[in-house]
Amino acid sequence: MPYSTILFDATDGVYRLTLNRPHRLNAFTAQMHEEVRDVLSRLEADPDARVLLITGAGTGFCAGQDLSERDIDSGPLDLSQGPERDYNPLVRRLTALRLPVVCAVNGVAAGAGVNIAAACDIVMAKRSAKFVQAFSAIGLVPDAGGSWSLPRLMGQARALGFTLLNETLTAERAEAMGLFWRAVDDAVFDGEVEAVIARLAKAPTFGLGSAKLALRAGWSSTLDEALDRERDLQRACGLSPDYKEGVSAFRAKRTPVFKGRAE
Ligand code: T3D
Repeated sequence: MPYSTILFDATDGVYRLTLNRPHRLNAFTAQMHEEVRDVLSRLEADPDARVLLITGAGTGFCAGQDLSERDIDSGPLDLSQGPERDYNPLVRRLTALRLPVVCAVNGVAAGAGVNIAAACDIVMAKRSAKFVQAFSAIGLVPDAGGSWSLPRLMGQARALGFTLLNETLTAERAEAMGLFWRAVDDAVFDGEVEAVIARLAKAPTFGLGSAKLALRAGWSSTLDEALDRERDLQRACGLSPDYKEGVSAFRAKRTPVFKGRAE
């Protein structure tokens, strides 16, 4: 399918998805959701995929839902449709991908833009980026998984303040609150993101995907369930060629060459 709202490239297992509506700070439209779904379908069908990068074009990362797309003048709107058709499947798919998803927050993130970033695995933000929940300013609740992920990442008190007071957080403050992995100086941001991507592209992807699954599922499991899951995933990872390669390389004091596959 031709893309008009995103940029996309897949080379050597590295999938790069750039939200590309910079004049609207890359706010999501129905068309953008459709194009992102198409990329995710390609990725899910590719056994050689190693890492997904999501970022934004221009000065913003993503301003959430494009508010100009909602027809507020023709009667009351049923806003359950956006989550049901677009945001919920997107978050479910990102978190279920058996490979690392890197989010490079290159500028302001607002509304669902914050919560989509929070659904990614390794989130790096430019030091100049800003984070704002935005939902409360228009009388909405955090969606795209924010009501679930924000309290877990930042703690309940901070999630409530962030959401209800709608304060804009600097990248530094959001990082200190645990919202994401690392704030990086603007001048070296692209290089640092590329270094992480290059590292993940050579990693034992099946093991990383399994670790991600264990950590994410652990959030809503009992200790017993988590222990059982770890045992089962460890069995699968131990049977993968990358485990053998990792141990062989360690013993031989050489750099491992991982295939990234389960078998
Ligand atoms: O509907 C459903 O399905 C429910 C689900 C909703 C999910 C959500 O994400 S709801 C939350 C939606 N997002 C917002 O409410 C954020 C709105 N934007 C802002 O508050 C501000 O733009 C920012 C804080 C993000 C950035 O501020 P600033 O001053 O850096 O930029 P700006 O000048 O406000 O924006 C630049 C342009 O982008 C501007 O266009 P213009 O005036 O130059 O032609 C602005 O209108 C446009 N823009 C920014 N955000 C959106 C947007 N256009 C449409 N939708 C947006 N969300």
